[in-house]
Amino acid sequence: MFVKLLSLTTALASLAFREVSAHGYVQDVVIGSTHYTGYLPYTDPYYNPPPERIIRKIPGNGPVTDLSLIDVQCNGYSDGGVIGSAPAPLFATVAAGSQVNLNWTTWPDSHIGPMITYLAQAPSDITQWSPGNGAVWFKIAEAGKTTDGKWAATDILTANDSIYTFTIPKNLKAGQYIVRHEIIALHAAWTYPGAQVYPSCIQIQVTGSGTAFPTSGLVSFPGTYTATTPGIVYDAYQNTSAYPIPGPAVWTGGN
Ligand SMILES: *[C@@H]1O[C@H](CO)[C@@H](O)[C@H](O)[C@H]1NC(C)=O
Ligand SMILES: *[C@@H]1O[C@H](CO)[C@@H](O)[C@H](O)[C@H]1NC(C)=O
Ligand SMILES: *[C@@H]1O[C@H](CO)[C@@H](O)[C@H](O)[C@H]1NC(C)=O
Ligand SMILES: [Cu+2]
Repeated sequence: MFVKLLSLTTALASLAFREVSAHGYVQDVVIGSTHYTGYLPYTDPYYNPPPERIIRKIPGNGPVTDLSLIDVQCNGYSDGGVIGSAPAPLFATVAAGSQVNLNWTTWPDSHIGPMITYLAQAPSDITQWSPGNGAVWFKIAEAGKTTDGKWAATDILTANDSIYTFTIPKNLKAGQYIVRHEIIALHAAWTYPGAQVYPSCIQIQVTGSGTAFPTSGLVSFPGTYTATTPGIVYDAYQNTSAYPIPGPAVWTGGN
């Protein structure tokens, strides 16, 4: 009896904890004057038919901490029969060289860390393609901690009304791409597992006459981040030295 009561209390406490510690996801993508609502994990699944989105399905607003799972690619599911990174039915069209604005849900102050953006070109119809473990990703933007101690998330993101902006490289060759954008929250990252990855996969079609594409150095998710990757274990509240942003160097060949 006592044991049962205790486990009920624990369950209630963990439920309450989940509510107060709501984390986040990209809720809206703005390109020029066009808004694309993101995949909304707390309402979309309850519509029949579900709304069609350009962002791949996520299970909720929580993070991925086991960086060996396919979940780290797009915050997809690796259990329940759905393999991570299931394609979404739509994509946005965007000209090379233009800006893409990502509207995050209100980000918790405590969840400080970098914001990083990758691309992967779909070899065929993006609404059918999942990258699996393939080395297909290259980094196009990153922001960590400034020399005066401001973090991309939460300081800069919050100061900018929760809008993060990146630019499609202006000479990037046309085609369909998954944008893999993430915040890595470091508030518990003094050990591994600890860093919390919040990835979002956005489907786009890039237009233009560019011909640039990286000729080497493509990486995989999972695979790129491990317990020993610089910046995955980092004591964000104690360590006053520079923060090494995880992953490969930013590809600048398309700019
Ligand atoms: C971001 O999305 C929220 C929810 O739809 C909206 O209230 C807010 O105005 C948007 N922010 C901007 C700058 O568009
Ligand atoms: C802040 O948001 C605006 C669009 O609302 C954008 O043009 C600008 O680049 C953003 N700044 C950062 C640091 O993301
Ligand atoms: C601070 O972080 C850097 C980069 O990860 C690391 O090399 C250094 O050892 C850390 N310093 C301390 C005191 O933990
Ligand atoms: Cu959180």
